[in-house]
Amino acid sequence: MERHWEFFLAPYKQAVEELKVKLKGMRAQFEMQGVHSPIEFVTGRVKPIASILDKAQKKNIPLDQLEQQMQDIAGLRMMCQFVDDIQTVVELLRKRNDFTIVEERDYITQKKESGYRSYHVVIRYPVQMIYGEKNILVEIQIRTLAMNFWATIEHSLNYKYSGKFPEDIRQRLQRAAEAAYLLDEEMSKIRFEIQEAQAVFSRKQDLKESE
Ligand code: 0O2
Repeated sequence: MERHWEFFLAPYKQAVEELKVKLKGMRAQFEMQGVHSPIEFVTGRVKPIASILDKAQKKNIPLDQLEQQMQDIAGLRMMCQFVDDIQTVVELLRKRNDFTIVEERDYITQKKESGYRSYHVVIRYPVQMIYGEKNILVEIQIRTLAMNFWATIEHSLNYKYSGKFPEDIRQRLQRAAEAAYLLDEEMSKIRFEIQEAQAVFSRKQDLKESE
């Protein structure tokens, strides 16, 4: 990797690593209390250089403006079991004082044309570098497991077809988005039943481990 990119991406890498620990820590705290965690799992990545360059070109972002204008060079994803958990997670993020929220985008009540659903929170995160503090933008995407499944598949197909889907694939993706939405609705309706079963299961696991 060119020295210049290595320096530029260093605070983003640091931020992703720190935030993975912090956001996973939120889940661990729910588990410790033996209550339902609104967070199922957390992932994070730094955008590959090729994708940064691609996006900069597509969105007409000058390379010396990446820091200010590209919000997802550092990205975290928080997956939830139920749609209602998403708002709980967003409220937990709003209460934190280790970063500030600069923007929220709700693609759940206003899904994208493609069928994409997720809640995006853009934060300004201070990273402690050896030369001082650096504030960078980080995008946190919060979505259900069903939303994540759809987005992951659509993302790979998008890559394969460079965004120009054949008509039958486009229609199937639309139907799959609808199916993912219905799956979330059905799961929400039996949410308490599911949580009760999960609580019993986790108590049994605890007992087994203490034997
Ligand atoms: P990656 O890293 O490959 O996921 P834009 O990219 O112009 O739509 P903008 O301003 O960057 O919009 O913000 P937006 O839409 O809030 O966030 C962009 C990111 O959201 C994307 O990153 C995806 O991760 C996700 N996303 C948005 N729309 C879709 C969609 O239709 N399908 C899927 N699968 N994901 C989507 P990138 O840049 O695509 O990169």
